[in-house]
Amino acid sequence: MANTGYTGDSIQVLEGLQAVRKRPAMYIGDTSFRGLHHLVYEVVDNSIDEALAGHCDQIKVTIHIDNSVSVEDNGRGIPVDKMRDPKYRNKSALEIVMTVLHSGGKFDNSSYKVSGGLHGVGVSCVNALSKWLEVEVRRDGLVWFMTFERGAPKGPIEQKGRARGSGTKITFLPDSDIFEETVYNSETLILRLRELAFLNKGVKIVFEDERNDEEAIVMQHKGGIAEYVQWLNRNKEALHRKVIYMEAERDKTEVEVALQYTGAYTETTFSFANNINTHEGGTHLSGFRAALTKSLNDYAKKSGMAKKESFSISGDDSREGLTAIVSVRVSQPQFEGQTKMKLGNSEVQGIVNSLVYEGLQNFFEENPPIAKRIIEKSVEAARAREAARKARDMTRRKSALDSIGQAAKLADCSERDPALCELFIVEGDSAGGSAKQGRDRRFQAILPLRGKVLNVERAREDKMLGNNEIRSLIVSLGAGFGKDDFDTAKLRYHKVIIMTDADVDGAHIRTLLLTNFFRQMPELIRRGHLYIAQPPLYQIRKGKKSRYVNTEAEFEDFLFESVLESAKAVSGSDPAGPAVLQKPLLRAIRATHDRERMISRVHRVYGVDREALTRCLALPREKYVTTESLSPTELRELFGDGAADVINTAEVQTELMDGNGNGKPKAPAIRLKSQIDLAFFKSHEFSALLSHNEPITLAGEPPFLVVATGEKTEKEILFQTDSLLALRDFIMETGRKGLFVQRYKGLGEMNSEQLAETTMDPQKRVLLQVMAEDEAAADNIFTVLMGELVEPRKDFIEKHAPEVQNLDI
Ligand code: 0RA
Repeated sequence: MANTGYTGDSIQVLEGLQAVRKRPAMYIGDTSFRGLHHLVYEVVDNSIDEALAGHCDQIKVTIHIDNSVSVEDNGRGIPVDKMRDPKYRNKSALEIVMTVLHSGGKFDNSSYKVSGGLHGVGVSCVNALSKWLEVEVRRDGLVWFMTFERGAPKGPIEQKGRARGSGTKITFLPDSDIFEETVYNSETLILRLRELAFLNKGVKIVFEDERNDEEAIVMQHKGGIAEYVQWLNRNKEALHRKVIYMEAERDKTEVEVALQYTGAYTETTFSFANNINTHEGGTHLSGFRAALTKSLNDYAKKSGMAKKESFSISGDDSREGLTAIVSVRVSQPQFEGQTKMKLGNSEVQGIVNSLVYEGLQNFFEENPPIAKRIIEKSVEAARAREAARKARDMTRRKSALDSIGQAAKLADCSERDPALCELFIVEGDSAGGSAKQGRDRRFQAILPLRGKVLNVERAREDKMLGNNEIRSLIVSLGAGFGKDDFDTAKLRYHKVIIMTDADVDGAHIRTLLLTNFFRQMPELIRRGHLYIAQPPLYQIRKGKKSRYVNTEAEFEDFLFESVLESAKAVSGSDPAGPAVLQKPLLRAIRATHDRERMISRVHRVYGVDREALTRCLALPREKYVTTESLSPTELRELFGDGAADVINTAEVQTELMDGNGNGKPKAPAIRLKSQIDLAFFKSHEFSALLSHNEPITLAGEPPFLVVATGEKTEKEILFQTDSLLALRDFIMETGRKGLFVQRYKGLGEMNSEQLAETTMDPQKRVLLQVMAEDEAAADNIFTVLMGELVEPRKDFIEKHAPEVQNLDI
């Protein structure tokens, strides 16, 4: 479109965005999965700011079929008027917001901008990192559009049509030149959106994923973080029915706290500053904790529950079974710590402390029975902790003296730099034996576990430390134990790898270990030190060829290779022609697969069949951009006489109305076989298909031949087709002949060499890194699967049983 002269004008501004494109990681953290999702959060944060300022109560996030994303809100709309500052050369405010770094907040003085934390780099960054981005603004009864490509305006801002209400809709496609990963994960987005819906009570957040047929999800919580706590505790036994909730503001710091005690032994507290999850805590969290401990002790004394002078509840005791959310809003947040997820503002500590103390004292005065129950629980915790201290001292002494006793179990490595060391936790002595033989002694240590690991979800600390398996685990890792005492600086291995059998027992032991790590050493997981080994599930053999495989794709590769050993695929009709290489062939076949899926989706959603689609894709770009303004005659020219199927009803009707002048349509001159809604041309699906419209040529042009290469059968044509998909089917079918598949269940079924080769050798193995991206969900899963209550577990099993595919008991 009218690109001329426009981009030239914007060169200065675009230098800023070029910097973002050059070093994207500096602005959004990384360019993989996280960074990709970060783009959405960034745009949503702007809408949330608009909601916090009181101008917006609805936000809709949509993933489109091509992995572009729309974020739409009903706020005031980004201003579109011309800037007066000569620096901005008479450009619209919208253009400045989208193209100048950190300009978003400058137009407005609302006090709680999210900016300054991990987020808050501005929508201009998202623009810079998008292949294209479109903004639609509704304001003062008008609709405005502006489109960008890799940050640069594609044309001037345009006013098109009238609108009711106001708001902003930003749609963008992350640039695949920048991002290694370009496929959005809906669960990841929902997780953050749900968190935002809890943290910003009343705001309605709607999420829709157009890549599947599921309905939109509506997230709205009038009860805010009190509802959040209730939701977190949904599978736990609450000690008191009502969530304790308080909200107050002091010195421009807003504090919101919700808490509820349960019968569990663990603490689940999440803290937030300006909607950002402060995983490392900070001043707000320490203020809260101090106030909680003091409140309990003071109330115990005042009420006469504390009989002895020496009575005192420690911080840890006061938090056993606690579920809490602490959320603050600060106008100038300072984020510190290794991952910038720790709130540093010192003034916040005192504010939270005194507000929470006051709130809790009031609550206890009004609800003495609840106060009593909580204090009793804390006292019980204190008793158990004293017993644990004794057990822990013994473990310490033992670890200092008894290195020989440990060595009997732990086969340590010779390397001393923890960054290079790996610890394999292996189930059973026999697998432990193979692992010891197969390992690389320089940097791989093996810890075989004998019996079942203790379920820490149902045991207090004293019992845990009395458990042999857990003790040797703690001693081997060398970094201590307990949520707050674990010190990653002392960790002896930076890769801790759980290696269990691929059967039910193995899964159980893995779960017990994961429970233990998540509850007692969450830092190990947060810092990415925990892994799960992936022993192969199958060995496939054909003739002399054999391979270990885990995925469909690996299986497919094997079949292709095995077929292409005695045959070749040729593009063209000459059997003596050069072979198409396997890799490009596979790539082409997979691309064809993907495109087929997209085409059938377009058929389903827009009713556009393959033939019509091909015509649409073949249109010159100017034509479909302006389709709306084409006359019926022009449309007919484009799509042929019989192809009225492309004509939108609106256009057809214009023609018909013109026909007899009295406003009543006469009999249709063109029979509409089917219609393509003009919206299709503007859809992201169409755009996606266009951007993948290049013929898939890597594997050569059809026809394809499969030609034998054996001595006797040389050049015999085995198969001939014009379609890549048919070629795929033929190769798969042929490959399956004479195939032998063996399923592995136990590590013990492999000898030490096989184990090393498939599962331990860093060059060949596949490790899964354990991440608890959603700590709330992880907390719930461990509660349900490993906790006291039976009913939630039963429900879980009944709900998920149908998903189980391979069950070996
Ligand atoms: C600058 C100024 C104003 C609003 C916005 C930006 C704004 C930005 C975004 C981004 C997504 N949704 C948004 N909604 C609003 C204030 C405009 C005024 O004073 O009317």
